[in-house]
Amino acid sequence: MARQKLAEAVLAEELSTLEGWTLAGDGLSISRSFVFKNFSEAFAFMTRTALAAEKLDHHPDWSNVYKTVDVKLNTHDAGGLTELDFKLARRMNAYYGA
Ligand code: H2B
Repeated sequence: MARQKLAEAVLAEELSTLEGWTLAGDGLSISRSFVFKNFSEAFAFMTRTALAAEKLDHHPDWSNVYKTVDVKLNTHDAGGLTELDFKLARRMNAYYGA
């Protein structure tokens, strides 16, 4: 269920309450750039996220350059966006503090 592709109406509803994330042009993923004060804070955020991702068994596509973490979320198994992507995105926003 959680790994089932979201219907368009549900997707729109999820996006409307999700701060900071952008839907890709093809509608298959969401992305956000997180900028921190320094590398240490960026890496602490990645560590917290990694633990949450393991628990959810849902993992981000991401990269880190110094104090910036670029994240793309989608559900590979479903070929698009599912509840799990929004769950992880909201968790990341909470860790970021916005
Ligand atoms: N993460 C993401 N982002 N998408 C998936 O489809 C996915 C995952 N599948 N993490 C999980 C792992 C799957 O491969 C394991 C076997 O449950």
